[in-house]
Amino acid sequence: TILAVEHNNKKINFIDVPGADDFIGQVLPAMQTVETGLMLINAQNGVEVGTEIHSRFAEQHNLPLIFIINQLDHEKANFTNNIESLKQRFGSNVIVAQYPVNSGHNFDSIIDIITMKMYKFSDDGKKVEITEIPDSEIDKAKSYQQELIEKAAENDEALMESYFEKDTLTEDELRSGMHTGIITREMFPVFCISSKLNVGISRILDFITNVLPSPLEAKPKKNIKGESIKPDSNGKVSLFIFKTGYEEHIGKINYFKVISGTVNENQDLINVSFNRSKERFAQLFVVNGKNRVKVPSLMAGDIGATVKIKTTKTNNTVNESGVDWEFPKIEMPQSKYSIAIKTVNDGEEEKLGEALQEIQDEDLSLEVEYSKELKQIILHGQGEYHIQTMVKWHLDNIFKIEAVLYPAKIPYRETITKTAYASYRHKKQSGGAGQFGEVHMIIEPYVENMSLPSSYKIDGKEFKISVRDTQVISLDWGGKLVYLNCIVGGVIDAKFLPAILKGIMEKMEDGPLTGSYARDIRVAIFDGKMHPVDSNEISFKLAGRNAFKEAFKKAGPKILEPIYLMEILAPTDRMGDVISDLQTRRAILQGTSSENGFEKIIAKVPLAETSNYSTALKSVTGGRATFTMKFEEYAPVPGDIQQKLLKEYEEIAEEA
Ligand SMILES: Nc1nc2c(ncn2[C@@H]2O[C@H](COP(=O)(O)OP(=O)(O)OP(=O)(O)O)[C@@H](O)[C@H]2O)c(=O)[nH]1
Ligand SMILES: [Mg+2]
Repeated sequence: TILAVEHNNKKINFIDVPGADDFIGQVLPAMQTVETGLMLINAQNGVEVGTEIHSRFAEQHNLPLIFIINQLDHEKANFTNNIESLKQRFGSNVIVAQYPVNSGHNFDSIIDIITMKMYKFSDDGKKVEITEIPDSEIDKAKSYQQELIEKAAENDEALMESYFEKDTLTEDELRSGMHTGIITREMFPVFCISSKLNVGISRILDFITNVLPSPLEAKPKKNIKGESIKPDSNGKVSLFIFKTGYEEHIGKINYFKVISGTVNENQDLINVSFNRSKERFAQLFVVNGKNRVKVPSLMAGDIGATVKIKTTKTNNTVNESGVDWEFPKIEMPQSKYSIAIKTVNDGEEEKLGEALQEIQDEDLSLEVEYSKELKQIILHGQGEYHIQTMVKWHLDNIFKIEAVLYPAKIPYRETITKTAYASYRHKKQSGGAGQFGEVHMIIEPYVENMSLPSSYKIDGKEFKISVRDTQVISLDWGGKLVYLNCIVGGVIDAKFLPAILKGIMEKMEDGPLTGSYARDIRVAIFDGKMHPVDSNEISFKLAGRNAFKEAFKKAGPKILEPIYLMEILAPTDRMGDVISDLQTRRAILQGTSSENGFEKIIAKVPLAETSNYSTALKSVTGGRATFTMKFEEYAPVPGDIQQKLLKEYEEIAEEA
C-alpha cells in the first residue's frame, strides 16, 4: 500500500509492504523505489528471520535503514534484548536514538537521545508533553548520547574536529552526522513506538523530515549503463514503473517513480523498455491507500500512478522523446514452491492464461511456466501461501475462473549406464510399395571429452569401428546426444543417416522407461542393410527408433531426478527439528554453520521431496525459518523409486 503524507511542509511517500517471506515480490519493488527503509522490529522478539531476509535484500539494494521497535506496550517487550540482538546481527552501526522509559502496558514515554528530552504521549498519542530528562534517567541517557555523538562524528571530518574541540556536538551537527551516516549505511539508528497506542509516531515523522535523505540528498538512481541520474525536476522526464496492478472498474494501474524531470498530465512518453511504444499519460494520481487524487504534474523524486495505459507495465522505463535512459529491472529471488494449475471447465484455458498473465504482471515473484514436457501449467512462487493468496484468491474472487491446483510433475530424465548393442530390421513387403531398412548400433553413456571409439567388446564379442562422421547435439532439455556415422562399404546410403537420427530423437524425447527425456548418450551406427527398391526414409527412421529402444533397455537404463541445493536459515533451537525433517526427504547434508545468530543448513534434496517444504518448514520452526533452493544437478533415483516410477508408467500406458 502506498501512503502519501504531508508533515512539516514536506511530502513523505510510504510504501507499506508485508513482512512474510511469501510476499517478497511486494518488497523488492519498494526497495528499489524508496530512499530509506523503515524496518519494524517486534519488541517481543527482536531480530527475526524476516528481519534477516529483508536486511539482506536492503544490503543488496544499498538501501539505508532505520530500525523502529514496535509493540513496546506489550508485556513481553524487552528493549535491552532487542538492542542486543540488533547489535549481534548488524554490529556497532546500530545506534540507539530513543529508548522507552516504561515499556509494558503503561508505555507512554520515550527518552530521545537526539534532542535529550523526554516525550510523554497522551492516551490517544495525539498530544506530546516534552520535558527535561528526569534525574533517574540522566546517566543512561548521557551514555547513549555519548555513543550517538561519537558515531555521528565518525562520518564527517568537520564534525570530528568540532567534536574534539567541544567534546560534544550541537543538535544540528548531530543531525547532519546522522544524515551522512544513514545514507552511507554506516549508521542504523533505533526508534521506539507502539503503533497500538500511537506512541512515538509523530517523533518518527519529525525525524523523517529532519534527517532522512530526500530524493535529492540520497544516492542517485543509476541507469543500466551505470550512469547516475540526478532527480532534477527541471531535467529530462524519465519514469520507472515499479508496480502494475489491476483493479475492478479501472483496469490496469501503473505505479511509477519520477526519476527525473516533471511529468505533466496528457504528456506523451516513450516506453524504452518495450517496443519504444508511445504512451499517453493522460491522468496522473497521487495515491493514498485506496484513494487516488488527480494531480496536474509530479516532479522528480515523487511517486504516482496512472491508468488507461496500453502496453507499459512493471519494470519499464518511460521517457520524454530523445532520452534513452533505462533503469535496471527489479530482480526476484528463485522460486521455492511449484504447483500445477488447470481449469475446472473445458474451454476456459485461454481465460486462465490471460488472468495468469495479469497476476504475473502484478507480482514479479510469480512465474508461470507452460511446460511442453510435463503437459502442465506450472506456477513457481515463494510458498504455498503466496500461490493461495496471489493466484487462487484472485482467480476465485476477481477473475471468477474455476481452477484447481494439483501437484506438478517432476521432470525426470533417462540415461544409460553401460554399452549395449542392438539391431533392427524394418520390413513390409506384402502388397503395394514395400518398406525395408536395417540398422545396427552400439550405444554407450556419454561423458564430456570422451575419445572416439575404434572397437567395442560387448558380451565377449568384438566390434571393430571406424568413425566417419561425428554429430554432437546439445539437447534442449540438458545433456547431449552424440551421433557417430561408422558405416563402411556403403551398406547404408549416407542419405538415410538423418532419418535414423530422427528415429533415435523420437525415443530421446519419449524415453523408453517412462516417457521422460533421455540424455547423455553416444550412438554408433556401424552396420545395416538396404533394399534397392523398398528402402526409404520412413523405413530407416523406424529401424533407427526400434534399434535404439532395444539397445537402451539392454544398456542399464536409469531414471534421473532433479536435485536442488537448499539453503535453510533457522534459529539455533530448531536446528535439530529442521535436520530430522530433511532426513525424511532423502536429503544429503552438505554442511551447517552459524551465521548472524542463525544456523545455516545446506543440503541437496530431490525436487520430488520438496513439494510441501515451505509449509513444513513453517510448521517445524513456528514460522521462524526461511530457505532458498536452486537447481543443482540430475542424479539417478534409488532402485525402489525407479521400480515405482516404472510401474506407474506401465499403468498409465495400459490405460492409454
Ligand atoms: N500490543 C501491540 N500489538 C500490536 C502493535 N502493532 C501491531 N500489533 C498487533 O500485531 C499484529 C500484526 O500487526 P500488523 O500491523 O498487521 O503487522 P505487520 O508487521 O504489518 O504484518 P505484515 O504486514 O503481515 O507483515 C496485529 O495483531 C496487531 O494488532 C503494537 O504496537 N502493540
Ligand atoms: Mg503490514
